Amino acid sequence: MPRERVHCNSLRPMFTSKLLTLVLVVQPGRVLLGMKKRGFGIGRWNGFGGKVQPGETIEEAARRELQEESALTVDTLDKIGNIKFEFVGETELMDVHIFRADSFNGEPTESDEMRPQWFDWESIPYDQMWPDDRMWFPLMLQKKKFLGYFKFQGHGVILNQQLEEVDEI
Ligand code: 6U4
Repeated sequence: MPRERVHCNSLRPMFTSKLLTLVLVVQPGRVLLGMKKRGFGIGRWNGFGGKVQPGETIEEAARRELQEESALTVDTLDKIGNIKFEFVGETELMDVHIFRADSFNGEPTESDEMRPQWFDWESIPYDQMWPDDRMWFPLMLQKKKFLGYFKFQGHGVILNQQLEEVDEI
């Protein structure tokens, strides 16, 4: 009798996920980005955000990280997107919750982590950003909502991707 082949689940990675936030401050024709000075994504222009801490909601974390990294506070944050990132060789997904703010209080101020700068919509520095950004920024700028999944090899190559516009998030 042929031996039965058993599908071995232990060969499949079990994914856990880490909650993160990302906030884009947008004004007519321009968007505020920060040059990441340390940590994950160093050397790239990005929105403001970070890890959700125990005891805070995702939106509270988004406000806190925006304030810590740019000195801005916001009255209203619109939830516009959720992207999950997988990195080959890692079993922890990054579950990034993305918000847009169309008004703010304060002056963008450099922090230990970020150097803020305004960019015209026509001059967004995609070559110095995470490679997924050029795919969903156009949706974000049009106030569309979206869900996404990107599988990265290292920090520069996208192996698989899914991005869909949704009515509600
Ligand atoms: P801390 O705790 O601040 O030292 P750090 O390693 O600097 O942690 P953190 O907390 O700033 O990381 O979080 C990373 C930030 O990068 C979050 O706002 C999510 C964002 N991010 C991660 N992958 C991204 C990607 N592919 N595209 C993107 N933003 C991404 O636009």
